[in-house]
Order: sequence, then structure tokens, then C-alpha cells
Amino acid sequence: MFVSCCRSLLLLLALSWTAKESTLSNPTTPRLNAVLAVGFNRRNGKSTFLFSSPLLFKTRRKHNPKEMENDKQMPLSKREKVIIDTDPGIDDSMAILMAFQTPYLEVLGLTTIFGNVSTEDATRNALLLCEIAGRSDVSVVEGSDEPLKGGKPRLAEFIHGSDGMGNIFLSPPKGKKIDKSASEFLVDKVSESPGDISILALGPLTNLALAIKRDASFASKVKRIVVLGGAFFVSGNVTPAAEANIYGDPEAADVVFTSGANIDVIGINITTQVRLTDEDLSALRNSRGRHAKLLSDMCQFYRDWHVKSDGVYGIFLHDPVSFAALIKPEFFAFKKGVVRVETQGICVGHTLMDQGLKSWNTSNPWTGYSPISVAWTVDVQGILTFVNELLMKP
Ligand SMILES: [Ca+2]
Repeated sequence: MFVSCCRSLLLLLALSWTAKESTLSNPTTPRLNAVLAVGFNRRNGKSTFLFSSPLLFKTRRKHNPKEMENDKQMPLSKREKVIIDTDPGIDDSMAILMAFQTPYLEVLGLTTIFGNVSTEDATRNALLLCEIAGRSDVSVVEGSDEPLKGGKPRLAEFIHGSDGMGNIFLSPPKGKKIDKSASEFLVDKVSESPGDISILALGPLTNLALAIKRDASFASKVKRIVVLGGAFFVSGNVTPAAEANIYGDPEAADVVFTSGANIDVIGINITTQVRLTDEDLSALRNSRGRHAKLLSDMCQFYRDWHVKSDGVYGIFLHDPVSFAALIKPEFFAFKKGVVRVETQGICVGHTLMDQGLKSWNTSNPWTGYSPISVAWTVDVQGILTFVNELLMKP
């Protein structure tokens, strides 16, 4: 009887605290989930009270589909300022064109990196995408052409075509990259408006690591970094241990994840859950979407690789899902923990998170670093509705 009363009282307290927190939430503020943190466990016939740190797990404000309509009127001053670090790339191209279509963002620039293609080709494609979107005013800044430790980068032209856009071979862009390095641009922009600018990192993290090395205060001045990368507690997509963006520059990823910056990381454990099927791609092609035909043409090569590689008749939406995390974090639940990256051996590129489930007896390579937010669950249907609406927007 006593245990039952206590249980009811505690759950009531937890629920009222959660309700109070949710009224204080705004679209980009995490909501602590007290209900998940309070509970009882029956062991040996006894009820044991459990309380895990509420900071360990956070969910976001509930998604309201009607917001999409209201948000169309969002004024420029309220849009989130973002720099997209990218290796376009077919799914990068989808994310970039959606970023130009959404009313939520003010895109300050595209910084380029190797990955799907060479850095030089990524720059060409970034310039092309700005022109296609009618946004030649947006700065395109070329990044590093090699990983932090040097050497030839790993490229994925077999997935994205030799032009990085599914072998559609568009005419060269008219615009030019600006005369600065990507890390210099990132540091300059973030320093101009500390706490105001987010970064969407869609490729290997070399440019961000160079920015952190260039300016020790960069990590504290950037508002938020949303990273597409890693494979958390699942197999990788380059090797069984590693995901492609992290594998592309593991040293850089480790610098960024341990920098103390406010980071949300979206791994392939999340992104591979969100797919466009052949039927979805056909609906996109037949839609009135402003870039529907171009994206459909690009996706053909990408889709054929998915069939060969994964037996998937469709495409994974890696970069678009990470883009969605930037402006619709309520589609995700995140778990906090320190993440380190393996930089040598057969598991090079492996991302391993300390979930905080244990008090370690001695210090280890995870000890002393700030935790980052790792995407743990995703509202697949919510993301698909959101992505399809943008892709099919005239
Ligand atoms: Ca990418």
C-alpha cells in the first residue's frame, strides 16, 4: 500500500514537472523527460526505486503539422542563420535545395569538403546548386582538399557518379568561390555574431576541426553544430566499424566531438530508417516541385547503387534527415554522452559513445569531455511528410 502511494505521488510529481517544462519550451530548446527518468524495478520480489539523471535523456517539443503553414510567413530576422559544410553529393544536393526552399533558414554560405567527390568538384557543385536555386548571392568557400593527417582522401564517386550529381553532367557554374579558406570563413562568420550561427555539417569534419584549431573560442561561439555522421551501436557503411563521413577524417571528427561545442549528431542508425521508395521517387518526379525533375534525374544513379549495395529499392535520406534535425528537432529524441572516434587500427572511424550507464572505477579516454547529443529515435513519418513537402514545393 505504502509503495503504491509513493509510486503514484512520484509519478504525479514527474508528470507535473514535465508539463511545466513543456510550457517553457521553444522550438529549439530541449525538454527534459522526467517520466523516463523515474520508475521502479522489481528485484527479488521487492520494488526498488530508480532515478537516472534527467540530463541523460532529452526529447523535444511535440511536432505540430499546422506549424508548416504558419511558418511560411516567417520573417528573415527570425530565421536561423546557418552555414552548410558539404560534399555535394546527391543527398547533399537535396538538403541544400531544401535549405533554400524552407522559410526557417537564412543560408549564410556553403563551405566545401571532399567526401562524395573531391573538394574541387564539391565547390563546383555547390556553386551550381546556388545558381539552380537562384541564390548566386550566397558565398561558396572551398575547404581542405585532404584530411587532417594528410594524404589522398577517400571519395565515393561510385555512389554519387563521377560528377557527384548522379552523372547528369551539368554545364559549369558561372559564379566563383570566394577567396578565403573554409575554416577562415567559418571563424570569421561565427565571430561576427557569437551564439547566433549554426552549422550543418554534411561531410567529413576537416573544415570544422581546422576552425577549432584556428580559433580556440570557436566551439563556444557557434550556436549549434548538427553533424551527419557516425554509426551508433550499429554497423558502419564503409566498414563494419565506420560510417563514411567519420571515416573520411576520423582525427577531425574526434577534435570536433571533444571540442565542447553544442553538437547534435545524427548517425546512420537514424538516417537509414528514413527512405524514399521507388514509389516515392516516382511521385516526386511527377510532382510540381521546383527542383523535382533535376533531383529525380540525380537520384536514379544513387537509387541503383542502393539496390546493388543494400538491396533497397529506393534511397536513404542521410543528408535530408540531418537537415531536418536542424530546424525540426522535435522529430528526434536525443541521448547525451561523450563520443570519441577511433583513429587507428581495424576499427578506424568507429564512433563510440559513453552512455553514462556506469560510474567508471578509473579514468578512461572518454573522461573529462563535454557530452554531445546523439540522435536516439526518429519520427520517420514526420520527417517524410516534412521532406516531401519541401521537395514537392513549387
Ligand atoms: Ca554529404
